[in-house]
Amino acid sequence: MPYSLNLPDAFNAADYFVDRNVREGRGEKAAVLCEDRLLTYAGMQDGMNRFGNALKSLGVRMEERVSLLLLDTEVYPQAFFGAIKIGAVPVCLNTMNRSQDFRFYLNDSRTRVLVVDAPLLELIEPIRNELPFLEHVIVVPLRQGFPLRQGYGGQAPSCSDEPPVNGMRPGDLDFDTLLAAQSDRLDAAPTCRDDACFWLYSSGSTGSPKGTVHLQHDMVYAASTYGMKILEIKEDDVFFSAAKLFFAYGLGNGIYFPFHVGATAVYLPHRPTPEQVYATVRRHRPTLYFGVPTLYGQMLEQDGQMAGVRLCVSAGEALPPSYLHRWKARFQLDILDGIGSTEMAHIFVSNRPGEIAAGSSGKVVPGYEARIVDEEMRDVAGGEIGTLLVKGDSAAAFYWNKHKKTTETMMGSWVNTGDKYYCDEKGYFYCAGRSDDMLKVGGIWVSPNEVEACLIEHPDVLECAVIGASDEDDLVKPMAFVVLAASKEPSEKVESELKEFVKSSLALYKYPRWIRFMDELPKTATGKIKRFELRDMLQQQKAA
Ligand code: 3UK
Repeated sequence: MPYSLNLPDAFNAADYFVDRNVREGRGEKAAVLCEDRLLTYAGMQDGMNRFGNALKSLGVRMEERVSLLLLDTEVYPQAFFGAIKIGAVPVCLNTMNRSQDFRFYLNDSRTRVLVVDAPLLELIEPIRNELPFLEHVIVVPLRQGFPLRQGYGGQAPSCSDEPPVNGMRPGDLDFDTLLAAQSDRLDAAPTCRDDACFWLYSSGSTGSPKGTVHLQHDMVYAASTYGMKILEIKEDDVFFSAAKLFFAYGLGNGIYFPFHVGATAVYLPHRPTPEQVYATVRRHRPTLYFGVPTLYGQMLEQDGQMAGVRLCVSAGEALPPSYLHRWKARFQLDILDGIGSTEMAHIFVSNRPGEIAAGSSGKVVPGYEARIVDEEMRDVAGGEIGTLLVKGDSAAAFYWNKHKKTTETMMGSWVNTGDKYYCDEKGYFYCAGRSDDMLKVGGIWVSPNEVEACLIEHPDVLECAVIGASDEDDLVKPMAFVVLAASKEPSEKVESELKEFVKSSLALYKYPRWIRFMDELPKTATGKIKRFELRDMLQQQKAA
């Protein structure tokens, strides 16, 4: 179903998502609830304008990148839209990455200004001398007790009783002091609807992460289609996303869906454990809840209530049908599974309220088109598995400085998802794996190459291969096949040592949950490890 937005050529997303809400009389309405703090739309506009002015005072110009390494707090949308309002381009960084990843992101994007939450500054410290483009670091002090309603005017809060910030260097700027010194008035830069607006990094199985460049109109498109037509978002909704704002999924759930309709967003700055999530639901009474399958599974194992929630959403990886049924039985609530991607900004194939097919990603969202094709790009017959292509105006324009990857993925107006899917006669799409070796673990990408590269660093490991294996709930987790060095014998001790080794150097969710010791690994004539043979072996053992 083609769909087109009626946006004027001259368009600035910060004006649309923030200033418009104030113009329409929602200045005193809560835009964000975070712990015991409340940020009104007027307060958000105040902070956004001051932050935009601060960036300008530091010399940031239109089209230059500003990176955000931030927890989910009320600072996030102020920094995000402050950058967009002056025509600069925020890059939303995943806080779970390692220092060496940040070196790549900051240099690849040529970030001139980095905004970082004080507790995350230590991630940057080891690479501070390897960032030739970075000119300023703005440190956001802990938010507890910050007088939000008043905005940043007047006195900067006293910092005397705050703990010293680890890794802060002379010349680093304090966010609150910087904003207090700025004007709260700012005209939006003369961007147009097709200007670059924000970036997200997306990882692949090989090569470096891809800076995915989204345009000013993309957020409006996703909100007008999936947001309005599937979720039927309204001004009186309260949005709570356990998926963080730096993911494409969280960014829509927590920023541009609620602000599209002048609603309220609830932020949780901490790790989304079931306890934290239930406590946040109890405290702030969201009407819409967004999670990933792994977290739904964990929440089902814990006591807690979802009172006030009207609808739940799952994305990132396929939702096991058992979760859907157990959730419905316990809370009388539906979970809408839908597939989205960083490249498409948000969800483009989804289940709908009252029309849920368990185990399916649902039907095409109005405003998008989907095709399933074979290797020659011909449409497959109904029910056959092929590669899922999708079309819709929230698609990213290109990958930064990656022309080949861009042409492979963005094929004219069609975007290749890299996913294998089939479609039944009723139009429901079913996920049937990936066309590369990438794994989705807890809704987040894991490259088997990265886990292998880590394992091989261990002195006891001679060779290794990592694939995805299903756990007891049918969710994919990394599994490692390891050939030990000659002097080493397989044992439970070596197994747990290797697991700990990966845990200590990569993000936690990436460690292999199972390790199989092998005498040798299957290889091609050219010496490449055949992961597919390991997958087949596992399948056969499971079937037996
Ligand atoms: C997989 C799914 C089965 C699929 C995302 C909602 O996950 C998001 O973006 P990413 O770029 O990953 C995209 C890939 O993840 N996937 C996502 N959802 C599902 N597989 N069922 C699902 N429901 O491989 C896809 O290509 O991290 C999710 C909204 C915005 C997003 N960016």
